[in-house]
Amino acid sequence: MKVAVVGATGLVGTKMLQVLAERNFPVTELVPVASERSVGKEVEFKGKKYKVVSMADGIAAKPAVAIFSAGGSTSLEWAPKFAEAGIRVIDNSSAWRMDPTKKLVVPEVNASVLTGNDYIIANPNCSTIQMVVALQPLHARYKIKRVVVSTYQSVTGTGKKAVDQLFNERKGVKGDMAYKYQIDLNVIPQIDVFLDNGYTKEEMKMVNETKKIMQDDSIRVTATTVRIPVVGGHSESVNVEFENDFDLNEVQQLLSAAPGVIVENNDAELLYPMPLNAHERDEVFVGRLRRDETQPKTLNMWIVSDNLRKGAATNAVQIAEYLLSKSIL
Ligand code: 2RA
Repeated sequence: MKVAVVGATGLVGTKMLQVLAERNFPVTELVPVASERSVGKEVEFKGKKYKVVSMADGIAAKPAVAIFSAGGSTSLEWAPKFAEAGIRVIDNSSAWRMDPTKKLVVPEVNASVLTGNDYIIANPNCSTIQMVVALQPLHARYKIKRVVVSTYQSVTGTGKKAVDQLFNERKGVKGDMAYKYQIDLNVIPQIDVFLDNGYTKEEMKMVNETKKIMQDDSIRVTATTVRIPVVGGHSESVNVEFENDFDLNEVQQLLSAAPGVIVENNDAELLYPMPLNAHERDEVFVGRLRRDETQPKTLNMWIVSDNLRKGAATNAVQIAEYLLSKSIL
């Protein structure tokens, strides 16, 4: 199958190529696509070198599927052109996520909403993906009323410039700043731009995308999203209030049996999820399971996942795998 990766030279695009290769997605020919300034550069896929082509040439190559990670405005302009040419688009930007005509998919949660009519499919925000993978099995059993989440997000979520900023600061070297403030030895309580309600766009993504993916508008979510000087993955402290009471052992069993989840929850052995251990893994790690002792039917948990993998590339490739399994691709 001919597969295009749009934004192939970026941090997420590079991870897409790695994940496609690792999961043995049946790529017969790769079409790496990027902005004009990257055209002609080479990317490597399964030991073979491929030349990066322009958007127009990417469409002309007629791939079956194009996995986009090229930013919102590129996606708004080009995804419909790929779709009109009969190419299935899986888009990693925020451009289409809340469009009611587009599906927003985390395969472990709602792959079944996909049909042959879907030509532009949205990949959710990284911090939302890992949270809903862990929440879904608990929602199915106890019904979630309200979620209070605080995130601890890796600089890789911003891109290469932010990773460079962190390591330059660590070495004492002056360079371009991805953030307004120093990130090394610091914590920045702002991810993406501020909105009129005082929340950031990242925080509202967690609120709105969670309801859409879990197909339940009654779930109330409030979020504080924070950047920390880490490169391995995003972490989340999540407080969940349920309609029905739960048993902690059963919570652990449900999570252990849930697809894509690994439970690391053993106080005696000091076992809990950490971004260093989640790095380069595809699963969502859950631990620190305990009752909120201040109110009934409420659970505290800690969720960690590699934001470039399950939070972006792996989720997109899993969507493509699902389409393939249903003969939509
Ligand atoms: C971040 N959620 O971590 C973004 C990336 N999509 O900044």
